[in-house]
Parts: sequence; C-alpha cells; structure tokens
Amino acid sequence: MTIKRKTALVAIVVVFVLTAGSALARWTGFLSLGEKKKSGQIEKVEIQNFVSPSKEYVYAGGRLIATEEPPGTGVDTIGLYNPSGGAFFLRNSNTSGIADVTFSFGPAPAAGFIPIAGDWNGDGVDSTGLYDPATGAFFLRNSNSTGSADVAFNFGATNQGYIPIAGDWDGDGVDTTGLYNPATGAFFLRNSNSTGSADVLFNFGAAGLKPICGDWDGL
Ligand SMILES: [Ca+2]
Ligand SMILES: [Ca+2]
Ligand SMILES: [Ca+2]
Repeated sequence: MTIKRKTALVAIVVVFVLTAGSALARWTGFLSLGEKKKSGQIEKVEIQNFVSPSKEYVYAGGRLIATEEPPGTGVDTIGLYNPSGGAFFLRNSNTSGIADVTFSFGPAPAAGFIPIAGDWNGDGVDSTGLYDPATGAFFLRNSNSTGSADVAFNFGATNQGYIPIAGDWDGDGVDTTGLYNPATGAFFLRNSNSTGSADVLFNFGAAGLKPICGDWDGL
C-alpha cells in the first residue's frame, strides 16, 4: 500500500490520495518538514480504525500521518435556476415539495447566464456556478448561499453557442468546467477552474446534440 503526496496545503499539512484496493479515497495527512523532504511514496503504512465511525486514522511507525473522512453516501438531487430573478432553488430529495435551499447568485436578470453545479473545492458538497456565454466567464461559488463568486475565470471562445458542463474529468475529487460546441460536436474540458486552454479536446457524436455528463461506469 502506498500513499502519494497530492497537494501541499501549507508547510506541514499535505493532502494524500490513497489507493486501497480498487477504491480511491481522499486523505488529509500530516508530515513533518523532515518527512516531507522524502516525499514521493511512503511504504509500510498500516491503517488503524478507531471507534469513530466518521474517520479513519493512518499510522506509519506508530505516528499518525493521515486521517480520512470515509466516502460520503450522498445522493445527487435536483435544483432549479430562475434566470429572471437570479435565484437558485435546491432540493435535497428527489421528490415533490418546496426547495430546501433558496438563494440568489449572479445578476438578475441573468442576461443569458447558464447555471452549472459541481464540487469546485473538493469538500464533498456540490455548489452552484454560472457561465456567461457573451464573455466566456465562469463564476463559481463554493457554498450554496447568496454572495459573490469564490472563483471567476474565462474559458473558451465567446458567443459561439457553447454549452457549459461540469464534472470531475480527471478523477481527483474536484469538479471543473468544460464546454460543448453543438455546431461541431467538440468537447473542451479543463482540469482546473482557471483561465487557460482545454486539457482535453475531442469530438463526439453528431452536431446539434445536447451534452450530459456523469460517471457512467463507476470507474
Ligand atoms: Ca464543494
Ligand atoms: Ca477533477
Ligand atoms: Ca467513469
């Protein structure tokens, strides 16, 4: 079993990706600066489960090096966006009823903005975003509440009729944006929520269709 260092948050706090069997879990780890210099892979890691049902602890040589929040059992549910008022209406069950969460985000009226949703910061909670086709700007918010965008960036050509999409294209636990050009059937996927060119570009299917995204095979 090996742990690969993924992202350094601060000097002594590191986030790991742990491959355990076929499951990929996200770990938050703690390394001293001395150990961090070794980086790369840590061998002979033993996992010890504590009584806490919500967390696992990873020890190496008797020292706590990582904790894990077990994968959530969250269920995706639906929401709505009202372009005339800029309000999102999110429901936490796939049933009839009133919205569980209502908030406004973005301009009202939305002037052609298109809503998207994803886990932009990898905390396990999906939140909303907006795409402005006129400027190519994405506005992403990390909480489902009224406020300004936490992340804003431009991606892709403007005014081409592109349709925004969002998903975890590289499986790192963070959803990022993409675009679909219905005129050509081209997908443009980017692996970070930032300005730049597409990391993945390909054509799929005939022109004039509507895109959808998902983890169809669980892999
Ligand atoms: Ca999130
Ligand atoms: Ca990702
Ligand atoms: Ca898949």
